[in-house]
Amino acid sequence: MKKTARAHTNIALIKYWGKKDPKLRLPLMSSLSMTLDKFYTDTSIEAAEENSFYLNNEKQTSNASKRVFSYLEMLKKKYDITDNFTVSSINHVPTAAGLASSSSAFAALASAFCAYYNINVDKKELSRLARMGSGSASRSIYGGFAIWQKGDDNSSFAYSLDEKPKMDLHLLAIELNKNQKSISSTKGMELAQTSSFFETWIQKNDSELNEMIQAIKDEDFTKLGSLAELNASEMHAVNLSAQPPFTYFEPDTIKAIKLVENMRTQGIECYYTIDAGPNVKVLCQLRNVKDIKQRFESSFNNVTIIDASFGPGVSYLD
Ligand code: 2P0
Repeated sequence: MKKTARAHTNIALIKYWGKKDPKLRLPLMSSLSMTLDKFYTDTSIEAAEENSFYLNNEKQTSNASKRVFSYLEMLKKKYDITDNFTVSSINHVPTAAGLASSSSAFAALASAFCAYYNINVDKKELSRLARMGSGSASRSIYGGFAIWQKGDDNSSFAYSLDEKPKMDLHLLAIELNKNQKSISSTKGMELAQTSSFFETWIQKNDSELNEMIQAIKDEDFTKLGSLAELNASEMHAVNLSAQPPFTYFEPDTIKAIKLVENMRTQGIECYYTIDAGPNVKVLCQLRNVKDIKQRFESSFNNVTIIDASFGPGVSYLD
């Protein structure tokens, strides 16, 4: 009897960008995210004769399945399990959204595995296990706002700041560019650590995280948005000053940044955040969603925009 878990994607407002231990996926900083309602992954697991991995109902090559099964090997070893598996994942992340899905993917996989073997873990331990699949997955165990704390292997897990926030906050996922990113997050983080600004990026983490927590407690959208924008810009500045330098920005990324800045000067309050790719996410309040969508649609050809808000934590489907 298979077990299926659902986990939603999250977007960091205070970002994880640098590893203390790549193998254990221990971060050099704490991060804070918003779990999204519109994007999620359903993953089912069942013992089988041999390992196979299906993504969106298509059987994946052993090369494409490597990361999934080396992660499962780690879990099997930990819990003294010898089975092989059929793993099947459906990504409800519209390909158009341009959102990375490793956060929802590994949160769903860790959850399905523990459910299948009736492994009794609390959410913090589940988050710790998800972290070892992909750092950002630690935060997708929870809905609303979650914080993933830095620390050592035992203490680095995420916890909930507010599972069901009442704050008026929308995230518009703007897809400008459909191309696959050329530099993986893992590689990008490695390179970023060669920047002479990296030390400053790490030093600012505590104060930016605390300010963001306060902004959320105060439901202060202006503070939240401007701080998220600053934090994202700092992350991308570190990339530009790495040796060798690199950037995820494409010309349309800069155009979108300018559009956000422009709207702001015209009284449409919105802020951007950008992850390890060229697409932009715009933070805004409900009253401005329509206007902002229209502005993007008239400035870009073939742009896809998805209006997301707070999503829930992990759930089980069977
Ligand atoms: C984040 N990102 O906090 C940051 C901001 C991208 C930019 O976490 O290497 O796929 O698997 O631990 O979680 C994307 O990196 O990295 C990410 P790994 P992950 O959301």
